Amino acid sequence: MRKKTRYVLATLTMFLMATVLTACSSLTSPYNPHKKLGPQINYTITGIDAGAGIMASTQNALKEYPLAQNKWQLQTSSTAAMTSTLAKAIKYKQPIVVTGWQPHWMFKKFPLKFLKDPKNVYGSSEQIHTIARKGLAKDNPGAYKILKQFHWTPSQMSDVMLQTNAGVDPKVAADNFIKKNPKLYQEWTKGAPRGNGKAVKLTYVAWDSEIASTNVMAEVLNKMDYKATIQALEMQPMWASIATNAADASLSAWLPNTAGLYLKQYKDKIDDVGPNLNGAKVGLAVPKYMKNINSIEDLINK
Ligand code: PBE
Repeated sequence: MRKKTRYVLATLTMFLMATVLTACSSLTSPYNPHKKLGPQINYTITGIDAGAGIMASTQNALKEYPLAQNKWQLQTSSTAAMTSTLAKAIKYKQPIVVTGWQPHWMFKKFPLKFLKDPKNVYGSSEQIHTIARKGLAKDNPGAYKILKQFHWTPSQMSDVMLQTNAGVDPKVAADNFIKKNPKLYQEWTKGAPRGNGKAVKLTYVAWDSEIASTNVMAEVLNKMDYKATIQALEMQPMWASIATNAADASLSAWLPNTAGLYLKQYKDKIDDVGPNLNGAKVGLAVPKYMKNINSIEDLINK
């Protein structure tokens, strides 16, 4: 190679490296409260799977606030990818905005806060409902009674979620929980006849919260001598499985807001058994060290 060409190439490489390094470092710098937030994170909200209700609600928030008009966008990924991005951001005190919900272990593991939602796009408080196929109450009144009596608190659900998050098999975590909470088991099964091997087919969406509740319900039913099976589906097929009688029940209906569109669509074809958990919440969340950012409106203003 000629000397001059070599010199040009070397300069070019150095220039390129410098550009790449600056680009990277601006994305990996700690949160700077004195600069506008948007450019620090490329105006991006880190989301989860496209089918989730929280993604539909966040699309509404993009319109309502109006974030989209101000360059903001929602990135689709998965719960696992979102929580690992969040873990990295928090490790280096970097800015990040995520789709967040409770109950979930992310709020126990990370210092997170929900952003205020003055336009009430995400609804104030959610419940997780149990839904059943029409006719289950008549065909299998025992299992139906247990499903109807199943109710627990966010902190009880978190107990199971934290175990599975630490690597315990969900079925084992469910068993541990039932062993530790004999009173709850008694309440849930009170007055219900034994199943004599009668089948109960549960479908669910594989969110950590529903992995927990569905496994607990299956173990409760099995201990009462029913034969429970569980099947994970995407949100749309999960609702359809109950509406078409392909499955008996699901504990995965976040209402009134998150899965509101599905309830509207299937209202006449399912039996809304009632809430199995009160005090759930859905919204946008940021690490607590982002002290300036407290409302969704701050994403534009600060
Ligand atoms: N979630 C968890 C679900 C419901 C359960 C909030 C991610 C959703 O957005 O549809």
